Amino acid sequence: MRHIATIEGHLSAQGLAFTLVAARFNDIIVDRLIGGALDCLLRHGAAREDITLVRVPGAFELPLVCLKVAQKGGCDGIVALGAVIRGATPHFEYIAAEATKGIAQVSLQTGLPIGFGLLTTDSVEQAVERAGSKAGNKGADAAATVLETIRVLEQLGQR
Ligand code: INI
Repeated sequence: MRHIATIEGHLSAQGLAFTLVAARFNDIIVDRLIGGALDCLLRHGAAREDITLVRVPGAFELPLVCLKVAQKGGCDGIVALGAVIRGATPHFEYIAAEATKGIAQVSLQTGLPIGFGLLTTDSVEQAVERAGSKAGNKGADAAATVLETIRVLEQLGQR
């Protein structure tokens, strides 16, 4: 698109502080998402000492803890990580919906970029695929999106 002034974020994590908020539930999967997010941030120039990991019981607890992390200040972006797997329980719908809505709400209310790294899948196999195998690593994707969003806000003079 020529002749159009374009604002876009570059993917440098240098000088930025991040908090990963990650559920313990389904930790075999979530640990892979944490690994992917960390790898992405470090490879893009974040310093290890500028990354904090906060563990919460399950996906349902992600929004509240993201809110408190945002209100506390001191970080430029959050990556929310978890895995809600349908299995045989109707619980799935409620937890997935509340966590998703809640995380979006926190980001809008506080103005802090939050990478959405919450898997919602029908099976463990699908979750494994998205946690570092066939379908990439959604933790890494969420980290890259938070990075890009921070830099876009910066370009807009809104950070
Ligand atoms: N939490 C998850 O992160 N993933 C799930 O798949 C899940 N299921 O299926 O129940 C889950 N439940 C726990 C929930 O997030 C809360 O921690 C719990 O209800 C206490 O508030």
